[in-house]
Amino acid sequence: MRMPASADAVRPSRRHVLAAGAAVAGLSACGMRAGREFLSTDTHPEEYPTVQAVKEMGRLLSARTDGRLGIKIYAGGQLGSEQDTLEITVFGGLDMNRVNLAPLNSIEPLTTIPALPFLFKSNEHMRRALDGPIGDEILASLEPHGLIGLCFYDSGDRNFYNTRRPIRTPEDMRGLKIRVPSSDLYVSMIRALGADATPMSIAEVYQALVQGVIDGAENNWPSYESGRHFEAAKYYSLTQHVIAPEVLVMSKSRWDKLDEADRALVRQTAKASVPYMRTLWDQRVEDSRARLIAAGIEINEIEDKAAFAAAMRPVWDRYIVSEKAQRLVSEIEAMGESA
Ligand code: GTR
Repeated sequence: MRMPASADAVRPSRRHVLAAGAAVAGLSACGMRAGREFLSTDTHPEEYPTVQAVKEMGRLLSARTDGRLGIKIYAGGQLGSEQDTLEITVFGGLDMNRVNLAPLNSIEPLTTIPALPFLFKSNEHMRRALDGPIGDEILASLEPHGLIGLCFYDSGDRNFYNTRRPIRTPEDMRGLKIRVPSSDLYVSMIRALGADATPMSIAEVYQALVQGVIDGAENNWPSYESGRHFEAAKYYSLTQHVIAPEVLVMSKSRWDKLDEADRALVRQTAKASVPYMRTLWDQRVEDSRARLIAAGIEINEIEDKAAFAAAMRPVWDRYIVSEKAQRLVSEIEAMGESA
């Protein structure tokens, strides 16, 4: 399968991976990786719905095995960026990892599909598509890369925010320096709008906004709020250009050491944490929105979203490069938004 061009732009540095690997090795050496407790990581802080959902999975695992299995989570990005910790997960230094699909894009091309701009019409559409066989096929595509895809979590819709002006038309994006996650797909999307894309880890965004290294970024309401990006970039424009999910993965090397019964339990408890996560997520989106409005950010709706969709559409052809990808996209489009 052909990989999208210029993947080098988003490769993690060896130094970062080594540093994060050393941190994980340190945890093991301190004896913090007790018994059959899976070690997991998340870039978001403790109270964020993704972290709480993996905790719920841990509680379920522990309850169903009389405490034999469980999950210990290192939240808040303390073990490094998603891209770096994913590499560590692949080689078995971490057992589990909750990431966005974006850092998986350079590992497995099928993971770009749910992030294609304006593919999903709504959150509901995304849930329906990925809860079934289409989602399972994308999760399974990770296995040859050393990762077992366990489940998808919600991530809502991504919108642009910046320090300069409200974005109302694609032309308003021209010349802006926009941070993107480590994914060539996101780089292509931003370039398609005539803006400059700067891949960087989410942990660096606040500082980069304050220092003027970037003009803006794009993300959902909770991430825009949680990272305090709104303090530096007050224009939040509701383009809703991507509705891609989060994903929970397990290291295949850890998975291979589990017996069949424990594997089934891991899969079941991961899936069982999804409705729990969605309840927390829907509430969190509302809470974040209310807090951001109270903080005085300037929000604008987009009158002509079709103009953004048209400008970003050429990106589809670049990333739908296999027959399998083509089939999955057609199935998603044919599916409709609700049952
Ligand atoms: C958030 C996502 C994170 C991270 C972040 C980013 O929406 O929950 O996992 O990928 O976006 O843009 O880096």
